[in-house]
Amino acid sequence: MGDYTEYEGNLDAAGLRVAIVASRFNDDVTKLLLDGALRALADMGLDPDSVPVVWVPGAFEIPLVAKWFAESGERDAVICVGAVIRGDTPHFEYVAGECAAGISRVALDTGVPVAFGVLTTNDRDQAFARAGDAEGNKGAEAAATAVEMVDLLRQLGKQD
Ligand code: INI
Repeated sequence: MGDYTEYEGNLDAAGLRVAIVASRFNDDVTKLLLDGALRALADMGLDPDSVPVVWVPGAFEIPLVAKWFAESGERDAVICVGAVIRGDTPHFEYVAGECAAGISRVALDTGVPVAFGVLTTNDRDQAFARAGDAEGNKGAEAAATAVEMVDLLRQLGKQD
């Protein structure tokens, strides 16, 4: 048994400065993801009224606004929600891929956790199955991930 130190973020969102970027494309799905994210933040102790929600046209536009928040210096984390559904477009791979790559880049370039609550599914049924209550909600998962990562980075910053 080694005497190593373990670090793992906690799910306490009280006082965190969080923003949500949501895309309007497939908004019957993304509104459910947004609800899930806000509910999860409330469950983790954050007043949802303190969370700005910015709507962009589609998932492709999410990274630009996420970057704006991450660079503002006024947000501890950004939560992104969107729904890219194959079949709606032959450009599925481009939209989904650029959205994922852009979100990842914002987090790596700024050091601010940016959570990927963007569904990439083959059809609408799969999307709704991941935007509900019973089988899970990707928006809620992204919110929890953002909160966990903020706490984890804070712990790492306080290492001896
Ligand atoms: N945007 C989405 O968020 N989901 C989709 O399924 C989608 N499809 O299928 O086309 C989509 N396209 C729009 C894209 O995100 C941009 O808004 C558009 O290309 C303008 O830049």
